[in-house]
Amino acid sequence: GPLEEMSLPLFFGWFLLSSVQDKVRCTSMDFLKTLDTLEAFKKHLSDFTGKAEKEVDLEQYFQAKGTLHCTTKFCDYGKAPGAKPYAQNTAVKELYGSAFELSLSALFVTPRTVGARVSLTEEQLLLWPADPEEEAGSTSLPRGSRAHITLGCAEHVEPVQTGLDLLEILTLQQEGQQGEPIEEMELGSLTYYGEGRWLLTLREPICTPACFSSFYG
Ligand code: ACK
Repeated sequence: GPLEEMSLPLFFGWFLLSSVQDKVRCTSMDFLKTLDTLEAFKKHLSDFTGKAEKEVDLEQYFQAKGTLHCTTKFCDYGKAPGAKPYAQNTAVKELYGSAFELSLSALFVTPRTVGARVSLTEEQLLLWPADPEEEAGSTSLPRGSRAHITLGCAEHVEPVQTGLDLLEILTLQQEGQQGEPIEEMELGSLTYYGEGRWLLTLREPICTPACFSSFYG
């Protein structure tokens, strides 16, 4: 019945405390603002607009998507494969409601999404489901590679895309594509991977408290 269907959440994940959400959003906005003004970005503007001469305001281009979080398991109220075993996992049950410190190690931008890469600790990996990387077709990346926070999506783009965009960039790196080093920014080093894919590796990771919980919606 409907009650049973509601017994599993839409997804499990780490939810950033509201006080740090603002800080992370500001950092991301500052990055977009700076990226927008770079000659190197303007040179590749057509990745975003489809037309070289058009302008783009990145802060308008991306829309925020709800509360900032790092999804561990997308359950779709139990309809997603592996949802039930995940919810019943010992670590998931024991650590539900606990506080964690997430380390954001990079920011990335594509014509579809803007996000932050989350570098998981061994303990945090206990909460990582069996194979979200493989589900996305990335069979040879380390577990946890998909961990991210969606900071914004372009019009008509769903947030599930953010993790896929991250995996795409990490796959390029793994294949030995170093990307084009663009410049050293205050926050870290900026690299271009073609097709509108930008990666800012943070000099100092952003550490942010987050609660492991679930979202029903
Ligand atoms: O930004 P996200 O990680 O991408 O957070 C949202 C959250 O679940 C609620 O929609 C993520 N999400 C949606 N569909 C999937 C999926 N098929 N696999 C993994 N994560 C998903 C989305």
